[in-house]
Amino acid sequence: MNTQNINKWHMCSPKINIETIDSFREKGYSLLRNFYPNQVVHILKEKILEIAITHPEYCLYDQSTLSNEILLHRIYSPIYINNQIGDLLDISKLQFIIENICSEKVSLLTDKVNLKLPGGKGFPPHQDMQGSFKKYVDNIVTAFICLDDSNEQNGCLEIAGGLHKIGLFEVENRSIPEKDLKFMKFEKITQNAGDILLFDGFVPHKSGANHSNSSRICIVLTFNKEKTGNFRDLYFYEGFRMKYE
Ligand SMILES: O=C(O)CCC(=O)C(=O)O
Repeated sequence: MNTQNINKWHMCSPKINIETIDSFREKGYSLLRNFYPNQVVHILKEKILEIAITHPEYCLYDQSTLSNEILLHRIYSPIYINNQIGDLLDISKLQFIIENICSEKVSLLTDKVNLKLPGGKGFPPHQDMQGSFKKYVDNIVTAFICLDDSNEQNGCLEIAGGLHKIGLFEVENRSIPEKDLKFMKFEKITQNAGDILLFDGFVPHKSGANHSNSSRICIVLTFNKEKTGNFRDLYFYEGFRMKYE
């Protein structure tokens, strides 16, 4: 796809069907297949990897599960650093879809990149609303955008559908207690590069380590209802400050 075709893609209106809305409401998630064309995914990945070199202060590293090697694990606020990333992601298209699901206006709250390189760690079961989001908003919608194919081997996302309706399983800690986990059934959601998984801030989810030779890089955006306020700048500065405390 050349630049002209990428521009054409940006000009196409996003489509939303009733299944997407029903699945989100009933199961707490919806998978949007082939949302981004390959060329857009390719450029996004290039821009993300550029940030890892030019802005190490926005990067978080973690130890590999396979060796003592230290791996790039997360990049904070890529859209703040390079607004071309926001343009490529076409945030307004995503907003349109999420607004149809929520039946109200939403705004972008946070943006980050989760990089699960070969040997990279997984994420224990949690609900996103267990974190600091609950200080500001009553719920979020997360857009989990895969820039690589994700599968069981490289640690795709796993979701316990339907349980978003129950509320928080644990308020103090950012994980779900064993006693509740026993009753949860997690479904592995494999994604192709360019697919987006939208999920509710109360839906339990987790992912395994990357046991493969290929990376699993995902951009993770969160949106909140516009009427609850705009906390984007506050989150940006708070997140950045916390990293250095
Ligand atoms: O990247 C993943 O596999 C899970 C990410 C996640 O749950 C989080 O960042 O809160």
